[in-house]
Parts: sequence; structure tokens; C-alpha cells
Amino acid sequence: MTQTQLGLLPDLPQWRALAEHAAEVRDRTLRELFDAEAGRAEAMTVDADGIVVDYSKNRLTADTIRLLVELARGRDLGGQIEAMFRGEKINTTEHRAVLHVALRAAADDVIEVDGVDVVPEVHAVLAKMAGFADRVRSGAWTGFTGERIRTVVNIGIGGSDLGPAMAYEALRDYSDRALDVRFVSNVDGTDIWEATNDLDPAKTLFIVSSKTFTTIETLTNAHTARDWLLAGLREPQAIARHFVAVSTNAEKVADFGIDPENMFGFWDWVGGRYSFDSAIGLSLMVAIGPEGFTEMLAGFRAMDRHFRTAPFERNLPVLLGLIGLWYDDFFGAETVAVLPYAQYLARFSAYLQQLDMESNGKSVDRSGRPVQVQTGPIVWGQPGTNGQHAFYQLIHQGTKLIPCDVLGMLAPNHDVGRHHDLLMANFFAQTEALAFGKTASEVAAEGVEPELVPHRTFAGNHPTTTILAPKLTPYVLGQLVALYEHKVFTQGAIWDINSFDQWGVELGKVLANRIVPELESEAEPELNHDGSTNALIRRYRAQRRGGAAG
Ligand code: G6Q
Repeated sequence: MTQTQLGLLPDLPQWRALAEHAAEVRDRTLRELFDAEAGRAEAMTVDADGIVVDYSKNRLTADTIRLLVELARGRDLGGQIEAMFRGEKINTTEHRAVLHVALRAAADDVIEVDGVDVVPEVHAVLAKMAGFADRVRSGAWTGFTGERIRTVVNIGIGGSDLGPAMAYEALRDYSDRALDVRFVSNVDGTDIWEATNDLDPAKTLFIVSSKTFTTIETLTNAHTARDWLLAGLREPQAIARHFVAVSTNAEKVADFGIDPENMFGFWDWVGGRYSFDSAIGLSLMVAIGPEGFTEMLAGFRAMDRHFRTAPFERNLPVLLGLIGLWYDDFFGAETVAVLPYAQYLARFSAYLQQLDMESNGKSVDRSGRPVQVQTGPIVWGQPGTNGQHAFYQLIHQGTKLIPCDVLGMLAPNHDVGRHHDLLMANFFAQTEALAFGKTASEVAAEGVEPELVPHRTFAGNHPTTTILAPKLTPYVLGQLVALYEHKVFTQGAIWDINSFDQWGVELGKVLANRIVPELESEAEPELNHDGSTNALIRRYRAQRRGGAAG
């Protein structure tokens, strides 16, 4: 695809208009904004298929949204969305289409890559996954000795781990409790050791998930798992009953000893961090069953449709993207906290970290020019209410601007006593306290000793976006993940960066490969790193191999 070179953002009239507007809005507080506008909350709340986003507690006005939407139009966001859905090779540095939306397409949709409709292949793999998941769940698929599988261990890393691990946790309530699913990712031997230490190999199934099947962490863990299995079951033929693979690389899968019949494929147009609704979600499908997985895909698809068709002013991913960009580029915010008030979403922020930071952590635009503005934020968070007893202090009274997305569910998964009302009371209270704070005179009026007043004052004016969903179901999880996928897309499209490559992870890998033999060699190696790295490696070798430390 020939990429038309877009103008630099600061030169765009829409950008300049926003910069001028920001100078006016920056000094207005949320208290003032709410006082000035009676219907603000209603006007700034959007409900799309049950997902409600209230963005009124943000430091912006209706004009801000209008100007941000004009910016999105000026960047042809609509055209860029269509290019993705049409299968154009928008990942220009890797010459690939970006079609995670095809993973949840309806069977009668047509999405073409290089003139070939990919939807039938997607559904063929889903059917194969469903057949396998059903057999494991029913006990029809047994281990080598005829034992029923009780534990599934997914071995993968990055995009081949974070998504299924997050979603398994999120949808635990829908999982078969007779099956335990574990996730091993770190090359630290502790991870695989802890995951297998208490297991019976006869009842354990490994899913080796690796798009390339060359990732050092995953292959090292998979080999260690194979050794562990063979130490227990002794027969090499056992491998076929205890290992399946998810990959695009059939040759390497066969080299490992996994029957290609037991390989579940996907395609180079699925980026790792956008892949858990592909076969990379096999462990999740085994846990929640094909029906639950299908329901989740329907949630993704509903949000895809909304993203593609809703006007930008009422388009949830577009609004989240624009509001994030507003703080990032016009307030100098460096971070965004995602705070789910749902224990099952404990890993959601970690998942979003990769989705957002690997996608939009870029400093050159698609033409290779240095970007002129801040790009992707630092994403982090923990579930409420735990975070309240940890880092919220800094959000309330620290010196940094930290916009927050606060997620909550109208109905609980487990209606235990007063728990849900208490949880949600905190959910509502926090966004209220962050926005409106408590003035010095309010504190003083409570009879607080004068010297304590500054310490007990809350400046407020801390922006939050409230996201409410009916209940954490597979469908809602699909909606929420697609919401953030498309939020990331929106921002990358406006910044004119490639959100779909990740060259920044390469250098460390290359250097590690160079250092491995230096750590393992029996003879003292010649080291040609910088002085610090040389000395650190010598110290390590001296401890581990008894070499010279100096
Ligand atoms: C994600 C990245 C990266 C990738 C892992 C695992 O977008 O590409 O996190 O998912 O490096 O790669 P494999 O699946 O090839 O093992």
C-alpha cells in the first residue's frame, strides 16, 4: 500500500485550534464546569449496547469534543478504520494486514486479504478448537494412560499469554471447575517449576502457544515441560496426547514432536497482542467451553460494529481515544490508570499495558519522521478497592495528573451479602472525590485544627471516565477488550504511528542471545560490552562458575 504522508500534527489547523482551546479550558475546574452546565452528565454519557461511558468528570467541554472530533476527521480516522476492516496492509513496516476484527466476523461476513476471503478459515479453526475443547471437557480426550485431563497448562509469552491469562481470570465464573488452567510465560525456571510441581503428568495437557514457534522463553519452557512429562510417563508416544500447539509455523511444531493434526493455526495478519480471540485463546475455550467463547466473540463483534458505524461524537472507542489524547498532548499527562472495580478483572490492566504500550509506544511516525507530540501513555492499575489502600493517595493529593478509567459492573457475579453495594459505593465515591475534592474552607468548617487543614484538603479536579457494564459475562469481556483495542487504534491513527509493529523489543533479544554463551561457556570468555555490563557478567560468572570477578 502506498502511504500518503500525513502532515505533522502541530502544523494542522485542527491541532492549533485545540492548543488555543486548551489554554482556556486548563484553568477551569470540574466544579466550575458542573456548576455551569446543568445537563452535563446526561450530555456526556453514551450507552452503546449496554456499555455506558460517562465522561463528564473530565476537564473538557462540549467544544473540546467538537474540536477533537474535527482533529479525528482531519486525520481521516474514518478512512483509516475502513482500511483496517478492508484488510489493507496498514502494518506498513511488516507489510501485513491488521485483521483481528476478522477473528470475530460472522460466518457470512466477507473480509479479504490479497483477494482471499479469510472468514471461512477463521470459522474452520474455531470449529476445530470447539471439537478439541469439547473432547477435553467431556473426558473423551484422555492422557496417554487413559486418565482424564485435569490441568491445562498454556505455555506462551507476551501476546500468547497475557490475553488468555487475563480472560481466564475474568471469566472464571463461567469455567469448568473440574479443570484447572495455568499459564507459564517467564523463562525464569521458577514459573514452569511452580506450574508443574504438584501435577500428575498423566492428567496434564500442555498447550504451547507461539505464533512463530521460535520464541526462546516459550520453547525453553516447552522443552522443560516435555522433559518433565517424559520423566513421569517414560514413553515418547505420550507427547502426542499431552501436547498441542497453537502456531502459524507447522514445520517447527512438527520438529518439536507435536502432531500437526493437533496444531491450531492462525495467520500473520493477527498481531500477538490482538490475538486472544484467535486460537491463542484455546486454553480459555477449554475452560469456558465453545459456547462461552462464541458469546465472547459476539461481544467483540458488537463493539467492532459500533466502532465502524457510530458517529465519532457517540463512538465509545473514539471518545476514549480522543479524551486520552487530550490529556496526553494538551495537559502533558504521561499516564493513565485503569481501575476495574471487579476482582475478576485483576489482570485487565496488565493486559492493557501490552495492548496500549507496545502498540503506541513509538517515537517516529509512519513515514519515519520523529513525532512532534507525546504518543502512548504509561498504562497501569489494580482492582478497586485494593488500589484505594495503596496508590490512590498519590492520585488524590500528589503532584501528578493521572487521568483514570474506572470500570464497574451493575450486577455482581456472586451476590454475597452486602459486598456488591459496598464495592460500588466505593466506585462512585472515588470518582466523586477525585473530581470535586474538599476545599480548605469545607475542611475548616468541620473543626479541623488549622495546621492540619492543608493536609486534609483535597484539591479535586482529577479527571475520571466512568465505564459501567451490566455484568462481567463473556459478551461484556469481548466488548471491553474491543473497546480498548479500538481506543488504541484511534490514538495511533491520529498520531500517524504504526500501532502494529514492536521493533522496540528486538534489541534486548539480540543482546541476550549474544550474552547466553558468555554466561554458559566453561572457558573465561572475552567480553566486549561496555564497562558496566562486562563487570556485571564477570560477577555473575564468578558466583555461578567460580570464575574471576574482577
Ligand atoms: C505482541 C508481540 C509479542 C508476542 C510474543 C510471543 O504483539 O508480538 O508479545 O506475542 O513475543 O510471540 P510468539 O507467539 O511468536 O511466541
